[in-house]
Amino acid sequence: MRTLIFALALFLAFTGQAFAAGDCSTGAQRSVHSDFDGDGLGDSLWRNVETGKVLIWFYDFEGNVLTREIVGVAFVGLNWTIMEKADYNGDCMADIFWQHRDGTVIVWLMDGTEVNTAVNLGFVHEKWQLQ
Ligand SMILES: [Ca+2]
Ligand SMILES: [Ca+2]
Repeated sequence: MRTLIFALALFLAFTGQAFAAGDCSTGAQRSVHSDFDGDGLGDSLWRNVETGKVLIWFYDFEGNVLTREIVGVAFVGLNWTIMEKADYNGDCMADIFWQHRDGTVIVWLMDGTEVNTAVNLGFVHEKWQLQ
């Protein structure tokens, strides 16, 4: 995993994107692991296991679902699995870590429901599992 983070840091450095941790300390219920729109509230990431569609639910401060929005790309092949969501580039918005059945890993750096950048992090042997 350290190699993957290093590869992502190199990619972001060469493309001029920020990698330093942002100030995500505002917001009543800050959740950098699942906050896709940076409003300080955790959001829910859903995946349709038949179509591959990815959907995010955004909430208000009372826990009500405000909107349900499809993530940028309409379909992602079912050979891809969402392994983790976390803020990899320090912009206070959660990103999506994917792994293909063949071991290829990518990170979608997200801007809300839009995929800002897809970073290919290479291949991880099947004996290594994200924890
Ligand atoms: Ca949110
Ligand atoms: Ca991010």
